[in-house]
Amino acid sequence: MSILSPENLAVLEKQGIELPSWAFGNSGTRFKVFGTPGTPRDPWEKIADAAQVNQYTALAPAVALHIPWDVVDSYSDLRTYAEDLGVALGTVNSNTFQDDDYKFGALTHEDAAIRRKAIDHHLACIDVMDATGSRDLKIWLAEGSNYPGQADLRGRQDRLQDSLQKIYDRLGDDQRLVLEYKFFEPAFYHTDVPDWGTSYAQVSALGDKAMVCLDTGHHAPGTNIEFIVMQLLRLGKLGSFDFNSRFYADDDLIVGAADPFQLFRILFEVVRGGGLNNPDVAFMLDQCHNVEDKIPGQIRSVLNVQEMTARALLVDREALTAAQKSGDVLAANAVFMDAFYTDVRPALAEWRESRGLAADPMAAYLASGYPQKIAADRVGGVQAGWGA
Ligand code: LRH
Ligand code: MN
Ligand code: MN
Repeated sequence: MSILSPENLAVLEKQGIELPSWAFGNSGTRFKVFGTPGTPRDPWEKIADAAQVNQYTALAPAVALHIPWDVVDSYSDLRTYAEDLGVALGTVNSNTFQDDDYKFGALTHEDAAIRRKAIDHHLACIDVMDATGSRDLKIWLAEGSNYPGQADLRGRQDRLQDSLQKIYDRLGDDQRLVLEYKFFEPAFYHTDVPDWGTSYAQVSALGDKAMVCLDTGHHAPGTNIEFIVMQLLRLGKLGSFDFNSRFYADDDLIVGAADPFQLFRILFEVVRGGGLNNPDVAFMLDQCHNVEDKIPGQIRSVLNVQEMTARALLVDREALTAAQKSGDVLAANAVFMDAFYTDVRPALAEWRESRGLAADPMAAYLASGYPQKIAADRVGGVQAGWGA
């Protein structure tokens, strides 16, 4: 008998993780961007590669776009193309961090004309969402200052609220805005949306269609991220995750690679808080594959999320509650750790086969001939956008 119950398998079957289009482009650090053979040359090829991840894992039914990295002539054609490959177009990410006008801010800028330009960019992103059928507009702002005294911190919050309100007002009934926070970088002294509390305060003032986006790599070292997950779920304001992992800063490494136990703890709070397979909580990856191949990197990532979700589902919640209530510290911890230490990989492989998927999606992809085909067909793949 499988260690995964039919109920747990039914939950796992519904799991979907959105892939970022930029994970398929070449990326790197400010020191060097290394190319990978077969890197996509345009958004169409990024989507084709994302569809491969879904084909072998059945875990990645949507691809997030980034504007202007993924600009095409017809978004409805792109949508049809994606749907024919079995994936949907997901979250649309705005970009106000690669334009000279935004040197001192975009949605927070002192100059109303620059704020207007940044707002208009977001309205154009919502036009894209209308054509792609996307629900979520994800806003991450590279705004802040480097030196004490450089900026009026409070004035910038007020202008941010005003700008966000203008964007929010343009959302359709079924569309949402998710505001991503990050504690530093590119600004080093202050950041305008540095933490979940600021994001929460800003989106709460907008209304029900505005939620917080939690990027797992955007916290100070040592932050208890699962506590934030719990709190946002409790408040009904966790709109989406950007999953990745980090050793030092915003490393954007493969989710679950740096600290699998942290991923387990986060997913336990997701399960406990009703966030799993909850349409209000979008699961997304936000990663870059600087030295590893991109499609296998994404396959590894979605499998890591699936494996840790399966382990989180194994926590004996009744036994845990009993131990918690009786103040049995070690018993409670043991229940938790028993689930974490359970190797679910054989059970997941068996279950995959029972659904007509390859037991080992990575091996199946590598044996498919696709990597050789794209390496031969595509010459001069594009950068993810960061180095562009
Ligand atoms: C910058 C960032 C952020 C966004 C992504 C597009 O930190 O990684 O997390 O989601 O760029
Ligand atoms: Mn992110
Ligand atoms: Mn980031």
